[in-house]
Amino acid sequence: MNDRILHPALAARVCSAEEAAAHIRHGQTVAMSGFTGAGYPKVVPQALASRMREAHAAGEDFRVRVLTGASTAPELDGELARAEGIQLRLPYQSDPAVRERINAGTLDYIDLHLSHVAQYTWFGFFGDVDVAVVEVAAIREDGRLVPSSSVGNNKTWLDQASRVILEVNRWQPMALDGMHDVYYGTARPPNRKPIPLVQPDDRIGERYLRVDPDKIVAIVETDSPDRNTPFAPPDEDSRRIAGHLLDFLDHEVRRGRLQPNLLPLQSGVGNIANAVLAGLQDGGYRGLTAFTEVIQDGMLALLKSGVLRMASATAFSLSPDGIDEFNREIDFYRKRIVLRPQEMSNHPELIRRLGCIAMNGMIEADLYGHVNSTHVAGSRIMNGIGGSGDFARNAYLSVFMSPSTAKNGKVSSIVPMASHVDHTEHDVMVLVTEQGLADLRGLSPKQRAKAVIEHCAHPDYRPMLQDYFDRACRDSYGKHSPHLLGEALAWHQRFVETGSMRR
Ligand code: 0RQ
Repeated sequence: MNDRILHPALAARVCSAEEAAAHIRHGQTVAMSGFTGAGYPKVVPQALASRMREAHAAGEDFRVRVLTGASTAPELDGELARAEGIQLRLPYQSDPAVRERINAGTLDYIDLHLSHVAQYTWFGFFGDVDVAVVEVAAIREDGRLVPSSSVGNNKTWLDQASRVILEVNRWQPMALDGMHDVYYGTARPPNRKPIPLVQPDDRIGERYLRVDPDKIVAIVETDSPDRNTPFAPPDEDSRRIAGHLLDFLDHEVRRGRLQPNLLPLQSGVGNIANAVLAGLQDGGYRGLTAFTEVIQDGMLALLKSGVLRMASATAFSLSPDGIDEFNREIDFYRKRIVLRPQEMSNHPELIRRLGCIAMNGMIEADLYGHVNSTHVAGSRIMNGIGGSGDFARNAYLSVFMSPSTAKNGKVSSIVPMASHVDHTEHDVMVLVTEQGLADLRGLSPKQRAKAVIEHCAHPDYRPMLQDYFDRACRDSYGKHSPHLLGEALAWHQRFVETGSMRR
C-alpha cells in the first residue's frame, strides 16, 4: 500500500510524468501550483517542455497559457520558457528565461495583484481552465488532498479546471499536515459574507484541499526538493535601511501610534526584507505576529526566539538551510504557522481590518511618492507587482524600501517622475533608503518632495533633484505637483541611451 496515496481508486491512476503531460494540448490554459520556489509541480512541466520541443522540431506549434500562484522555479517556468512553450503567463514571475522573453516581446505577460487571481478566474475573466497541475504532500483515503509547502491558488485551480493532474511529492514532510487553513466560504458578489478571521492566527477553514476525484486524470509520484535561492547575508545598505525602519517603528510606538507588540507584519522577499527581519531579532520586541505572503528564513529565527508569536502566509520561501531547520523543528513551527490560500493571505479587507505593517522593495520612487516596483526605465519588467499592491493600499502603514542608487551608482532610485507607477502617492506612506527615511503621511506633494530629496536621495543626485524641483516649482504648468514633463522623462531616456542617469 502506498502511504501517500491512500484512496484506492486514485492509486490506480498513478502514471509517468510523460503520460500525465500527454493530457495537455496546444492552446490550453494550464493552472499550476507554486508560490515562490515552494509547492510547484516538479516533473510534469519538464515532460511537457520535452513534448513541446518535439512538436516544434516537427514544425507544429505547442504553447500553453500558464497560470500559477506566483513565481516558481527553473523546473517549471525556466523549462517551459526555454522550450518556447509559454504563450501567456500570469501573475508574478521572477525567472530569467521568462523575463528575457517577456522583454523581447515573444511572451505575453499579465501582471496583476495576487489577491485578484483566484476571483478573476471564478468570474471567468481568464476563460476556461483546461488542466490543473498541482503538487500535494498526500492523497487521503477520502480523496481530499494534503497541501504541500504552498497553498497559493490551488483551491481555485482544483475547483475550476476541467482535468486535474496531481504530483504527490514524497520529499514534502507529512508533518505539514495540519498547517493549512483552506477557507471555502468565498462566494461571488452579491452573495459574499464577511470573512470570519479576526486575528492572524484564526483558523476559519479546512485542513485539506477538496477535489472531485472524477476530474483527476493522472497522478505522478515525485521525490524532489523545493528550490529557493539562499539569502546573501545582509549587506551594509540593507542593514542601514533596516536600521532606519526599526528606529521609525520604535518612534511610532513611543508616539502611541503603534502598540508595543506592533501590528501584523507583512514583509516582501529579498535581501532588505531579510535584513529588516534580522534587525527585529535584536529590537526588543516580543509576541509579534505576521500576516504575510511568504515565510522566509528570517521569520523562522524570529519564531524561534519568541519575537514572533505566529505567522500566517500562503507559502514558504526558505533557503536550503532554512528547509533543514524547518524539517528538524517541524513540530515547533507547526503550532506557530498557518498557510492559507493567497486570496486570504492577501485579502484587501483582512489586511485593512488587521492593520498590517507592509514593507516591500521598490525599483524607484519619485518626488511625490509614486512607487515603481516592476519596470526598469518604464518598459522592462523585472518581476511583477506580486502582493505589494494588495498590502500597500490597505495597510495601516505602507513602507517601500530600496538602496538610493542602482547599477553601481549610475542610476538614482529617487527620480523626478516614476517611469511606471504601481503604487500611487495615495498608497505610499514611508520611503526608506540607506540615506534615511521620509515619512510622507500628512504631507502635501511639495512637502513630500522636500522630504524625499532631503532624506532618501543619494548625495550624488540630491543637487540634480533639488535643481529639477526648484525649476519645476517656478515653471510648471500647475503648481500642485510641479513637473517639467520632458525633463522628467529625459532622466529615464538618458539611462536607456547611456546606461547612466548622470548628466
Ligand atoms: O538587477 O539583478 O540585474 O542587477 O533590479 O534589485 O536591489 O537586488 O533588490 O531583489 O529587493 O528587488 C523591486 C525588483 C527589488 C523586488 C524589486 C535592479 C537591480 C537588480 C533587483 P540585476 P535588488 P530586490 C512580496 C512582495 C515587487 C513584488 C513585491 C520586487 C534588480 O522587491 O520584485 O514587492 N518587488 N512583492 O540592479 C534600474 C533601478 C533599479 C534597478 C533595482 N532604479 N533602475 N534597475 N534595479 N532598482 C513578494 C511576493 O509577492 C511573492
